[in-house]
Amino acid sequence: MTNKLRKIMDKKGPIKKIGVIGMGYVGIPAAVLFADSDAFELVLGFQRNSAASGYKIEMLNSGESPLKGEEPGLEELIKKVVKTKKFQCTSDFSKISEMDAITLAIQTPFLSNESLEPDFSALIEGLKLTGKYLCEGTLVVLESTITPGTTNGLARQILEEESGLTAGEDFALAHAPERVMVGRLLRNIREHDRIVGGIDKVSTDQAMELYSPVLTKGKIIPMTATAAETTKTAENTFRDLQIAAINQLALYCEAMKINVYDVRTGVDSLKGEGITRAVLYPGAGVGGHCLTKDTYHLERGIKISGGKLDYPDGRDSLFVLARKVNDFMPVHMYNLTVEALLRVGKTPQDSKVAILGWAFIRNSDDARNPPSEPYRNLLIESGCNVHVHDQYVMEYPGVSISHELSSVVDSADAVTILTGHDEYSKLDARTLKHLMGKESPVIVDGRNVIEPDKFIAEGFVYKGIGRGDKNDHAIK
Ligand code: SAJ
Repeated sequence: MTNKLRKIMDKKGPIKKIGVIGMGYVGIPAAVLFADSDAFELVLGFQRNSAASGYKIEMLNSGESPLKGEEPGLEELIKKVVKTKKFQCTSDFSKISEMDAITLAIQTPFLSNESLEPDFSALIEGLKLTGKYLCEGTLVVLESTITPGTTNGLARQILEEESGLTAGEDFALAHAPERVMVGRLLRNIREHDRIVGGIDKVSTDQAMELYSPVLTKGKIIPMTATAAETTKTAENTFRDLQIAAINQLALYCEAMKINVYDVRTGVDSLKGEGITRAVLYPGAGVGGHCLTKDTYHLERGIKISGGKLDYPDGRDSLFVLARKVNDFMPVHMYNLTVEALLRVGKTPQDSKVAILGWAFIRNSDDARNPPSEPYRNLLIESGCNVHVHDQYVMEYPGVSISHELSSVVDSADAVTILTGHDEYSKLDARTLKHLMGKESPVIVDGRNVIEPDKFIAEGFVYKGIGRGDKNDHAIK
């Protein structure tokens, strides 16, 4: 860092115009919160006018949210900032040159988890467009979750090549990872602490100036860019690990014929004296755009750092093992389904199975990497007649999703719950049995949303993840 950048920023004055690239689950709430702040004059949401997502531009500019799940306060805030002309969505990327700060909230999936090959194509395109129109004194922030080392490496390189400017001299560059969860996007941005990591002090200061106005409860935590990237990938990796631990325990409890939720309550009861037991919930699998890949960003970070790692060659890290445990849970759901059908003398091949829930998380339309997909594939491969219900998910490539519960469960041999939507916890055993029209219908609960005894009493064959206390019950 030279004083040159400090001088440029002081001369330029405070950040007033912000460009947010990527109108998705991260970019939209971030953009409207910036726009709703009195600290800023104008926010432009940049969205490619592509066949797949160009529709968002018109929707947003007419004050409507393209996100279909339950998102408290989002639709109202979009309407407000569009009406006050503080927010516009555009596909004219040349307007980047008019902005004081640019944030990139673009998906960063993996091509292969084995080779740790990320698919940065969309991110690279976003960086190239930013670099093409980048002006001196602009702050660029990556909000996407990225491999540690990317901000100071690939991103810096592309921005400098495209703009002819130098990061840390002519423009500021930082990483400020998103920490949002669908269903509470606005609250998470306002209330979670914000990790901010610049490639140098001036960049960190600029990024702190950008995010401070939108925080209500959260505080800014400054660090280096690589530490910020590692913080983000590690916090999701730790969560995945915690879920893997309870999933492994659930498998053990089934084998020992006990109820994992009794054990969970017990383990969770040891509190106080600084003891925290973050015991999460077992289930049919871990989906979404974050936990399914961030472990691999962390693993790749070690690889590209070139640092000497003192750990046995070729042995899976604890983190990768956790990924494999969680990726096994849809397979376990399949095994439970086959076992339950067998109890009524059926096989997948001569059965209709109704899958309830396609979204990766409850009460949301977000269907990125849904655990229901590998589960459905296994059923299909075994010749099963599979139908899918989800009230939130509009469509999914290659899968017909119905919003009509009664038609999906009609004459089904088995109903299997893959997502914990509130609607499924209200399932009535007698009504469902009637719709299925079976003497001994099967129900497999992958999210612990139903009361086993109520269904067993109605003659169902029940299976539940972690419910070793019920899974071999006598059939009524
Ligand atoms: N899941 C379980 N058991 C649990 C919790 C979750 O099986 O106890 C499953 C869910 O059903 C889902 C998956 O894991 O399929 C992921 O669920 P999630 O609640 O972690 O939701 P994400 O992936 O949207 O949110 C995570 C959060 N990360 C952390 O809490 C460390 C969120 O704060 C991040 O912002 C988000 O990843 C992200 O975008 O990185």
